[in-house]
Amino acid sequence: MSDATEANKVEKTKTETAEAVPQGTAKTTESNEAKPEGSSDKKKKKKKKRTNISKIENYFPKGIYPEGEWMDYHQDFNLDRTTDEEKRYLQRDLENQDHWNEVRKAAEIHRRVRKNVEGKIHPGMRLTEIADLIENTTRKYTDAEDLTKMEDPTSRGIGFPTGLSINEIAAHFTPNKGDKTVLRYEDVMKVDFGVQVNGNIIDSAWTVSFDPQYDNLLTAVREATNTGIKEAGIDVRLTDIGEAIQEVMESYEVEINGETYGVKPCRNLCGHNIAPWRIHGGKSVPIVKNGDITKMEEGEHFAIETFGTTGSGYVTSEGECSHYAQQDYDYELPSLPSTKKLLQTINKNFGTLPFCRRYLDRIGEDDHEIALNYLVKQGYIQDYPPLVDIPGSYTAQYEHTILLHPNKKEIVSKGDDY
Ligand SMILES: [Co+2]
Repeated sequence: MSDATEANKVEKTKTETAEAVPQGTAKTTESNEAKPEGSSDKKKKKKKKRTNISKIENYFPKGIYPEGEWMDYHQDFNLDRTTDEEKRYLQRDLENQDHWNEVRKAAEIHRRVRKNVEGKIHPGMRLTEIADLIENTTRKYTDAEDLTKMEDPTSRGIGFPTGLSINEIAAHFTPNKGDKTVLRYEDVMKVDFGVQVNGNIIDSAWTVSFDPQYDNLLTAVREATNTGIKEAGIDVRLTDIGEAIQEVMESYEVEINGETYGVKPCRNLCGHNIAPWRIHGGKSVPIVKNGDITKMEEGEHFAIETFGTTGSGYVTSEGECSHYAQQDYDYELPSLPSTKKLLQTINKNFGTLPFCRRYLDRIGEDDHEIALNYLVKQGYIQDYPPLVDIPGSYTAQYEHTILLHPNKKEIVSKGDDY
């Protein structure tokens, strides 16, 4: 999920048809996945084994989750390191082991969900099908299939709405009820989804395309994101990361339908730090040189994400809104009963986590439109409309969550896919 700076707000148009797409119908299998540790070998008999996905704990009975990819900080950061300092680093890191383990748990779920869906996304699928596939798989691994039956629905589960943003839409599109958008062969789709365990959110995204003419666009953005990850570190200035990202992104060209484009960063989209239950922790990681001398700090979690485009390099808010979140609870509840009830439901089920309208439908709040719009107008809830470059342009995104340990960084959401 991205952090947008200064994107214009445009009036939303809400057109909704009555047709609902049933939730929870996507069948997911894990034929090539590891079976839960300790499960019986008897199941091997069948050629086509269809192992049902269950909660992640069943695959890791010891409760220790795999580490991400480790990466050293810049050499100069470590040059004057002494043995004593190293000991202190390790001590500090050890004290946070339980915390890191929970983040890794969410990351392992993210990897498994995307492994499960990557091969299944194909032209002709409706976006609602893709969203259901990703979200239902996440719900199974996190053991959060029915929020209405959970004591604390914010304790684990989906981290934020599944972004399925196509072509010039760079971010913050997910289908609302009745959406009939179908993914086409010629589309470029950003898949941005989140998993959270005890408020530790993993935010990671990749881009799906079928036509090889977009390959350079995707490569440019993947390399730009990798550069951002390489440059990240304790005491590193955010503008310097943006500058490095920009340089790599702009070194690529892509030819689409006979026309050559220089790849540009979407300059008003940013990565961000992540705080407990808050996808945007307050710091923005630019993808251009922007002069922000704020520094990254030890112990912080960052979503490093970059967006490349063949368009103008500037996104604006456009189209029907699906993403919402509240910033805090520090307010008096509204007096209007329907509005008050919706806000209480949002508090209980999402807290400060972003949610989308489908998630309200799913917990029985399917007649929420008027009350939700009121809450937005009154400032209780923030809306996050789709962020869009110029018509006819193509945008791509790659994103990882990284952890700034005292002595090295961990690309915790790294997988063998990206
Ligand atoms: Co993000």
